[in-house]
Amino acid sequence: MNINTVKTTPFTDQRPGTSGLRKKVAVFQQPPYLHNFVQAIFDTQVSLKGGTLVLGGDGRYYNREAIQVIIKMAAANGVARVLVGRGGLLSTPAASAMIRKYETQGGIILSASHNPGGPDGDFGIKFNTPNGGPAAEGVTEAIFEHTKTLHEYRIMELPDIDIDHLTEHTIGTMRVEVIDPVADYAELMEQLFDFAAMRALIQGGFRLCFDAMHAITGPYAHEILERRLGAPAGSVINGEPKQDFGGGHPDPNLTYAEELVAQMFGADAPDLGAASDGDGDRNMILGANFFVTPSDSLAVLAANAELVPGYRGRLNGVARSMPTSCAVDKVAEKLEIACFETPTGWKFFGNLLDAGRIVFCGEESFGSGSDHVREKDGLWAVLYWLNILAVRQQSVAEIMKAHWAEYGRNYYTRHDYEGIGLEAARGLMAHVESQLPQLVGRELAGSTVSYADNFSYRDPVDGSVSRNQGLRIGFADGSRIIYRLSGTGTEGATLRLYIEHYEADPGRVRGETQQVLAGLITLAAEIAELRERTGRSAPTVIT
Ligand code: G16
Repeated sequence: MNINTVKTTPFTDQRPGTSGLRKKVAVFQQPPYLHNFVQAIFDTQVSLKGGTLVLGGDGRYYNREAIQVIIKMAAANGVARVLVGRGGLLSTPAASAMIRKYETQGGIILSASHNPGGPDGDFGIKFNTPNGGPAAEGVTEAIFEHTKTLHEYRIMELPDIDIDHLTEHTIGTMRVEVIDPVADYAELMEQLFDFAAMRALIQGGFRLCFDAMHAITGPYAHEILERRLGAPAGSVINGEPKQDFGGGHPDPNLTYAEELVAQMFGADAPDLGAASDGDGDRNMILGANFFVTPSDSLAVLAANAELVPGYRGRLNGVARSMPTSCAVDKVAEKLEIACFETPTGWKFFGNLLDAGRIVFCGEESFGSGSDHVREKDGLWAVLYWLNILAVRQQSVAEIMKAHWAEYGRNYYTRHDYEGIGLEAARGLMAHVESQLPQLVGRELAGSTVSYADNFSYRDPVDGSVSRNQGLRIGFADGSRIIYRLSGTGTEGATLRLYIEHYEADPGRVRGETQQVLAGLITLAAEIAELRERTGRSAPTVIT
């Protein structure tokens, strides 16, 4: 078998964003776009030479082709062993679990997460380090720097290999093992949760509906929820992974998980509803006629750790991303455990988890997870809720209301303005930032501004500093307004506006979240000259 060294020209736009390099499929399809990025991974991550690589993706359009390219390039770059999920499939948390279990030198995950797929959709690639987590900024920057000067890539000349059967191949000196993508993950879940209690709950007539959104979690949910826990067939909907996610938008929120939302807010709704995204790391939790915000979900997970076998007696700290509501902070305060505030991006939790400083972490963007892997984990969160429900024998709404009564309620919403012009978005952010110094001490929307800044984070473990992580306006009564530009979009810019208000006694408050937050929402738009600068009078998505 020949190793070809192919001359190439560098691209200037291969800087990974919040979570890996995400672009339109058509961009990746143009050789050598993918090849260059993969070569930059092999050139900079030298331990892969002679090492083991985990490889898989969420099954979106172009996944299979990319897997074949990466296998051939791994062989040409001296990788000793590749563990690839059957069919090229691995959910992001399952890939993380596998990197850790087999103590590999890292993994390549192919996904653009919750972004739509298909020939006109998005594709993505990211490298996860041996701890199982997304590479930290130092690593992604090194990869990016290398892409700017790369002038050749190496690839082995060979026909595509069979990745659809559990088998082994030898390619030159490299071994490729095609593995069951579900088995190791399901086993890990059985170690963490009380499967007997959950089975009993379901046998007693508790009904659940899990929407896999035609994405990666279908096979995992069928195996765990239906086969191992005994939920009736049909409890998992849209369970067959499709290359274009059935034409849908695999983002588990109230807008895109339409079918699930219709069931959960309809007559005779199931007791628990949940959905996960393209690559299986996000989750949305619903009760009958009830939506749990991701920020509240994180707080509930932390507050109920004693009920779950894998976490009993070991909760020493939690972390949330800066724009996530402060609900979990209240729990940490009461439990007298550490609580960290990090920038947006799961990679920022990695050091805290590795150092044993936290057990749980989560984000407003429908992500929660723990130290069992180094990614957020959609199905894990669903099982966690199921475990709590099995022990407490209350409904989702009752658990949430009891939580608010004990800790107070953080009213919270995120407004997304998708696909606005880059210049307009940057101008808006600069305009807000220029006003921050003058805002402190002013009385606005019924409270005093106590701080206003551009969030920057100093990692308490390695001391690295990440600046420009979002503009925050914090009020004396605990309210917050935050402006951020998304780092995961592939077209124009997405402005995210995060609004929060804390009520110690939620019983006093009348109205739905959007009404409660109306004053702050208007203020946020005024400060940013939002309508004038974006031409938009309403957000694209509200969560
Ligand atoms: C990724 C990151 C998350 C982040 C989310 C949204 O999630 O892993 O940490 O919260 O993007 O980021 P942004 O606000 O920059 O768009 P995923 O599920 O897309 O991998």
